[in-house]
This record gives sequence, structure tokens and C-alpha cells, in this order.
Amino acid sequence: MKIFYSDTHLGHAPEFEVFDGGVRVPNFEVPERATRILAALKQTDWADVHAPADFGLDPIRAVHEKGYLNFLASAWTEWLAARPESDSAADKSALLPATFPPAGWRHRPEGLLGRAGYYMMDLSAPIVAGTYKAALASANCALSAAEAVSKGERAAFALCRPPGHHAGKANCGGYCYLNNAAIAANWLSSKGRVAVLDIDYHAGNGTQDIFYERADVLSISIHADPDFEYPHFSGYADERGAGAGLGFHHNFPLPAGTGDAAYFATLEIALGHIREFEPGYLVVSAGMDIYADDPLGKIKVTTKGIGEIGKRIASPGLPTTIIFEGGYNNDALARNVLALLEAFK
Ligand code: OKP
Ligand code: ZN
Repeated sequence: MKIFYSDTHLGHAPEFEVFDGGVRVPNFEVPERATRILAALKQTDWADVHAPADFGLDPIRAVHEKGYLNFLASAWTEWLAARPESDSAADKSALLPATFPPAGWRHRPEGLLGRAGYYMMDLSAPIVAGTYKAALASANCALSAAEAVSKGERAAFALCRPPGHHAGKANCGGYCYLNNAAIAANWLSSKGRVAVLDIDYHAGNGTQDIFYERADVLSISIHADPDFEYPHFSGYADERGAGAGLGFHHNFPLPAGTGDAAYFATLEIALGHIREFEPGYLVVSAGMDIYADDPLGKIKVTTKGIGEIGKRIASPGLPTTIIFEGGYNNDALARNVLALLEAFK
């Protein structure tokens, strides 16, 4: 199986994030997540690791708003110039705003901190020196995997870091800056109908935002109920798409504690929608944080369960682009990713 990976992610290593209650903690989304999976893949006799091609900005501009992309591109150098030197309490290691617009306040300020609040949905996507380059390389891994699949590969895996599914048309958040899966799915959509299946523990609000009004891309997310879990404001079952896209988005919120059997039952309903849609391509947002021992998750799927999820997702036989998203138990990550990928070898 073709695997796409770039070392460029190493330049994106924010030291901290801010948790609920204002608790500042070491960032969970660390470079080791990807390097440990890469090492394990290299030990197999089937993983064929490639550097991504450079697809340029056009396929990214097709998904994200121009003003948002300009902000991502220049935010770090602007922060170097604008960060408050006189304020000894200010952490200068990352750009993270503390003020966000309530719904309806849609004036976009010119100042950097105003733009940061405008384009960030939370306190878990700090921008550091290497963030933009890492996000571009991550999107190129997704596009390269999509291209391999469009050329006849049964499946390809994009070992993306940073992840992407919380990034909407004009927002970063939740460790995500560019929506790798949406960029790949949109690129594939010129070649056929595309279904996106998001199995990350957290609702794929960014992917939902990007495809919400489209009927040519079916998007489905299975995740922890946002009524108790991040991202809180998106991912409810009554959100089914809008306009031409009405009926082409599905959310499956799950209760805390969901185990293998209940997860498979929900997955079968999602796969039923996908079969009925008759897509030419499938894109999977493959988060591993549904794993029972994930430090950020409350769903209880086992490694064996993740293997079974792989088999069931593989069963319609669709050309499949698999995009790495979340998963924070670094000791279990590689074994869980391999369990999923085994079904597509
Ligand atoms: C990214 B991905 C809530 C803190 C929220 C952000 C989680 C981002 C998850 N206790 N932290 O979907 O794995
Ligand atoms: Zn997640």
C-alpha cells in the first residue's frame, strides 16, 4: 500500500494548548504521533512510503477561504513583529488569541489578534513558526494519496500531521489548520462522486462545514455526542445538510462508553448510506481516538474492533483514500493504525 509522509510536520510542535477550565497543558498533538506510526509501517512488508508531491495552492483554495489562507500564511511572521515585548507575562512561543466573536459579530478586524480570534474556533490550535508549512505538507500527503487512488490503487494512506477535520472553510481549531480529507475529497470530486466517512472520536465539524451544501459529496461522521464532547456546537443528528446538499450529510453521535458491538451497528447504518449513494471514491478520516485507552476519548473500541471497522469499511470495495486524523495514546497508535490498514492491503 502506498503511504504518503513528509518530515515537514516536525517544524510544527506547539508546546502547549489550553484545556477546559483554562488549564494550560502540554500539547497532545505531538510529532511522535506520526514518527511512531511511520516506524511501525516501515517494519511491515507491505507499506510503500513516499514523499508527497506538491499540488500547489489551487486545490487548497478550492476548499478554504482566501482571507483565512492569507492569515495562516502570514500569522507567524506578523506575531513575531506584533507580540507584546513589554508584557513579560505574554508567552511568545505561539500565537493564540484570547478573544473570540460571539455569533453575529462578523466584523473582521485588520489587527493580528482580531484576525486570530476571527479565524480560530478554540484554544487548541496555536500557530508556531512551522505551522503553515506543516499544514501544507499534510494537505499534500492527502492529495498524493487521493491521486494514487485515482490512478488505480485500491487504497492509499496519508500519514497526515497536523490533522484536518476540525478546519472549516475559514477556521482552524482542535489541532487542525487545513482540512486534509476535504481537500482530497474535493480534488477527487472532479473525477466521480465522493463519500467521506469520518471515524475520529470527535465530530468532523470542518468537513461538515465544507460540504454541507453539496450533493456531489456525501459526508458522514460517527463521533462522541457533542452535547458532552468537543466540538460542542456541531455534529448533532438533526444536521443533515442544506440547500442542494440537504440529505447529503449525516451525523451519528454516540454516548460515552460505546463499545465494539454498538459501534459496529452504527457503522453499518453509515455504510448503508454510502452504498445507496454509489460513490466512485471513499475518503476516510481515520482518527484512532475511539480507542478504549485514548487519553482524550470516552469511547471504548478495542484494537481488534478497529481491525473489524477496517474490514467493514473495506467491504463495499470502493477505491479508498485513508487520512490520518486524531489518536493520542502514542503507545497504541501504530498498532491501531496497522489494524485498520490491514483490511485494505
Ligand atoms: C482533535 B481531533 C476538551 C479540550 C479540547 C481539542 C481536541 C481536539 C481533537 N476537553 N481539545 O479530532 O482528534
Ligand atoms: Zn479526534
